[in-house]
Amino acid sequence: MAYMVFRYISATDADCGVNGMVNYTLDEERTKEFLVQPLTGKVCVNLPLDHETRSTYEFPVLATDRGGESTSAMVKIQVTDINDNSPIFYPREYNVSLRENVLETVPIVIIVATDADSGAFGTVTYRIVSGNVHQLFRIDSTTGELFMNERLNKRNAMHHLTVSAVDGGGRDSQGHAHIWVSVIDSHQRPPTFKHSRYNLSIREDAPIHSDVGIVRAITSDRDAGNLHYSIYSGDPNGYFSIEPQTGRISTNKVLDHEKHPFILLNVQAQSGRPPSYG
Ligand SMILES: [Ca+2]
Ligand SMILES: [Ca+2]
Ligand SMILES: [Ca+2]
Repeated sequence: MAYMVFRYISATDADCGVNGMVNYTLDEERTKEFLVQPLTGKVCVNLPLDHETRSTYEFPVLATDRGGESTSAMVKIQVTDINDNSPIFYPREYNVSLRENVLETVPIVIIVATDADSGAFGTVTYRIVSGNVHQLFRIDSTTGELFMNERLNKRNAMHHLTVSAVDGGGRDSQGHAHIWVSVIDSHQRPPTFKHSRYNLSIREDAPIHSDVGIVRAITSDRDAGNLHYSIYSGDPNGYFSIEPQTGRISTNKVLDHEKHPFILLNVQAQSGRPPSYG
């Protein structure tokens, strides 16, 4: 890669002649990201920098003359942030079931996109880009909260909205978030989990496809055979999978206790047609 000059270190030596030639060095073991040119004192970039990984460096540069006399100066380098990250939705898919003819005043779901940059480059604005026929929904552009504008009718039982996220530098999310809204009648009962929280544990050296545990939801008799489980969020690395029919959770990958001592999975159950979610 190209060398970029960040700072020019200059040490003047009162001695003229041979003793006056100065040699600049820095501790390359400690500061791999930078080099100093021995004769000029120019500090150059040696490795690609990343503001999100490290934003400041501080290291001494030593100036030594031929006579062996030396002096040092501290160099402080600030890595300025550029807009090199796009907003990322997680989760990417959201499922909501709403009762027909009931107007919810609280957000029906909160859409989340994050952006690793700082300041405006990391600030996300949300917008519904498709599926909002008759303007039944609206989104708070800064919080991602999705609201209903009107009561829903079961004649139009499924809605599919897509939402985009754009950062303050104009960078768009790589993909859109998908929100599936189903309209259920007063007879349909969304499934409920037997427990709202399941504490499961597994050894970090467990082989792939090891059983971790099982979650269970109950639903009205009519839909009992129709339950479907999925991992909704909390596992962006895909360590776990769930058997849709049984709710049995197993490992997809070898785990590492040092990296992830706890993983909080959000599991969703779905039943009926149109689907209701619990
Ligand atoms: Ca970066
Ligand atoms: Ca950045
Ligand atoms: Ca950004």
